[in-house]
Amino acid sequence: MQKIKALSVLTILFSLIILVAACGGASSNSQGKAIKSAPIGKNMTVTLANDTGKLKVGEQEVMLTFTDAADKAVDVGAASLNFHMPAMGSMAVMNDPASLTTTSTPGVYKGKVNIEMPGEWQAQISFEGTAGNGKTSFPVTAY
Ligand SMILES: [Cu+2]
Repeated sequence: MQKIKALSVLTILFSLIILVAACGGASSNSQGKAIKSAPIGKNMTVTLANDTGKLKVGEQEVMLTFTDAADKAVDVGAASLNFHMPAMGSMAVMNDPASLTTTSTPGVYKGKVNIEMPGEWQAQISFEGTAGNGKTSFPVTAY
């Protein structure tokens, strides 16, 4: 009888662990909708995402995720994200850097940025850590 009780307690515990793992998986995947992904060297991909999958004008939150070839988040150390727009006619060069902070998931960064105007921006992303460094840039349209 004692054995059966112990077994059921274990079963419940395991079920709980599986539930927690499933929830953890779900929350680490809830990094919003991808705006764009690009290779960033070292066999890694960087993904810019937010709630809507679209960059908008004004203050907003974005997520930056670095993943390896197996789509697993990788801790890259220090990361940076800047939105750059070259000079256009009489309009000067614009740079809207995001302030990035780490999250509980290594390799996933949360950023706040103020996009000043609609149009095509270059998302400039770089990282530097013990595993090395890399950078990329790709166009993103702000609406
Ligand atoms: Cu501009």
